[in-house]
Amino acid sequence: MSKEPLQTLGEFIIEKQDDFRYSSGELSRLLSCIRMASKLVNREVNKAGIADIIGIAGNENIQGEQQQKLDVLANEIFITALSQREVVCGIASEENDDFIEISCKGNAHLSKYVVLIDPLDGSSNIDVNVSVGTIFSIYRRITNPGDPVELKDFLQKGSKQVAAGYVVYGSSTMIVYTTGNGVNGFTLDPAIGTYYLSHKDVKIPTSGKIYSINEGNYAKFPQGVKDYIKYCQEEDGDRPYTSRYIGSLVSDFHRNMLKGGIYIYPSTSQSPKGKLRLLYECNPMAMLAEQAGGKASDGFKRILDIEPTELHQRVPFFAGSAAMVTKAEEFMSKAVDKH
Ligand code: P6P
Repeated sequence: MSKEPLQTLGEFIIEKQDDFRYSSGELSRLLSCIRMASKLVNREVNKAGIADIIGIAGNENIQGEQQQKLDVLANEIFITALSQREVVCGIASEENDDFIEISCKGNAHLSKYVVLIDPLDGSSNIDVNVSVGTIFSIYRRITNPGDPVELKDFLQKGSKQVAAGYVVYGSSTMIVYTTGNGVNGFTLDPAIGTYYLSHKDVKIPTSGKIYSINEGNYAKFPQGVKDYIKYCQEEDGDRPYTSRYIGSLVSDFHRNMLKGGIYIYPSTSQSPKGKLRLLYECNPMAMLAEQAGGKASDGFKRILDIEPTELHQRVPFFAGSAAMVTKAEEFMSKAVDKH
C-alpha cells in the first residue's frame, strides 16, 4: 500500500498559511524561523556530552573561549533568529528579566507579533542525558505597529495566543505546534536537517493511565492533590495508574499527549503558586492540550482564561487527558469544600 508522500514542515507551513485570517505570510515566516533555530539548538544539545570529553571543561573551551551554558546559548540562538526575520516586535524569555524590544530598523517596526519562549526547559537534565525542550507562545501585539512594544503586549490571556508549540530534543527531535486548527508533530531527519510530518492531527486520548507528578513533594501538596494521588494508586477498575515523571515538562507532556495521561505541578506549602511559568510554559502547553482535545487548568480554573499580571508569574498546572484533569479538579474542589 503506497504510503502518503512525506510532507516537510516547510511545505506544511505554506499549505496551512491560508488558515490564518488576513495571512500576510508573516506568521509563516515566524514559524520557519523557529524551525531553523530549533535545528541549531538541536546540534548544540546533541554535542553537549561530547564537548566535555574533548576538553571543553569548566567555563573555557580549548580555544580559551568562554563556554556558555546551553540554556543561555539556546536563548541567544532563538533571539538572534527571531530578531533577524523582522516579523517580531518583541520577545520575552525565561532567561531574561524583562522583555526585549526588537529594534525598529527595516520593517520590524511594522511587525505584529510578540513571542514568549522558554528556550531550553529542563536544561539541568542535559548533564544526565535526559531529553529537554523549547516552549514557545505567539501573540499578535495589541499596541499599534510602529509604536514601542509594551508589557501589555505580553500580558495577554492564553486564549489570545495565535500559535503555540514545543520542540522536544529527545531520542529524536520533534516540533509539535498549533495555530488554532489542531496539533501536528514533525520529526527531524538529522542527516538532512529536514522536519517531516510524523504525527498528523494529534488527539490526546480522552482518558489515560499515566499520572506525572513529583511525589517527593507529597508532604507539601494540597489535600486535593494528595487525595487524587491516592485515587490513582487504588485497585479499582482500570486503576492503579502508572506513575511516570521525567522531570522535563516537555517530555512528560509529550508522552501524555500521545499515550494519554495527566501532568501535575501543583502549588505546595513551599511554592504557593507552583513552579511553572504561566506565559511561556503553561499557556502554550494549555493551548496544545485543548487543541488536541485535552484540558489544562490550575486545579480550578482554565489556564487560558487566567489574566496575567507579571511576565514570570507562576501558576499551578494540571494538563492532559480531559477526563483525568476533570477528576483531579473534583478532588481539588472536594478538599476545599471540606475546609
Ligand atoms: P521538580 C524543569 O526545571 C521544570 O521546569 C520542568 O521542565 C519540570 O517538569 C519541572 O521543572 C521539574 O521540577 O521540582 O519536579 O524537579
